[in-house]
Amino acid sequence: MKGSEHRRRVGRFRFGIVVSKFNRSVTGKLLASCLDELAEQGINPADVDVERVPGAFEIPLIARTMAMTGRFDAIICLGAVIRGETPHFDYICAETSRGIGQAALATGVPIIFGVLTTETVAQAMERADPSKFNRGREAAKAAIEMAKVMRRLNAMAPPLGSDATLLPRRAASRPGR
Ligand code: INI
Repeated sequence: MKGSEHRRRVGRFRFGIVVSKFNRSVTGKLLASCLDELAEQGINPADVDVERVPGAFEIPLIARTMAMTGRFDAIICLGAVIRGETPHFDYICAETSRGIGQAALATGVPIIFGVLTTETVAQAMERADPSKFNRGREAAKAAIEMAKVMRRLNAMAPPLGSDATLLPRRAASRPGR
C-alpha cells in the first residue's frame, strides 16, 4: 500500500524520536532502521521529529518534554547502553527504563523503549543490524501499534491525559452521580 493510501485509511500520525549520541555507531543504525520502518508503514517523514541527547540517561526528560507538547501520537526512545567494565551500566539502565516508563504514565502518551542494553559492542551491533529485524524497526512498529490503540481508546472518551485527572473523571461518570 502506498504511503498516501495508508494515511487515508489509518489517519495521520506524528512521532517523536529521542536518540542518544553515546555509542553512535550503534544508535545511528537504530535510528536509520526506525526511520525506514516508519516510512515503509506509510508515515510521512515530515511528521517525524528527531531530538538527539548526549546519552541514554538524558532520554527520559526529552521524551517526557516531547510528549507534553501534545504534538505526537507516540515517542520512540533509541539508545545503546553497553556494560563494558563499569557498574555505571546498571545505574544508567535502571534510570533510563524507569524514567521512560514514568514519562509515559505521567503524560498519557505511548513512549517506546528502544534502548539496547548489552554486555558487549558486538551484541549491540548484532541487535542494530540493518539487514535484520532490529530494535530500531521493532520500536517503530510498537509506536505505530500503540498510536493506533490510543487513538481508538481516546475516541471512546475524551483523553484524560494524566493520572491526576483520571480519578475525578471516572468518579463523575459513575451512574447515579
Ligand atoms: N550512555 C549511554 O547511552 N550508553 C552507555 O553505554 C553509557 N556508558 O556506558 O557510560 C552512557 N553513559 C553516559 C550517560 O548516559 C550520560 O550521558 C552521562 O552520565 C551524563 O549524564
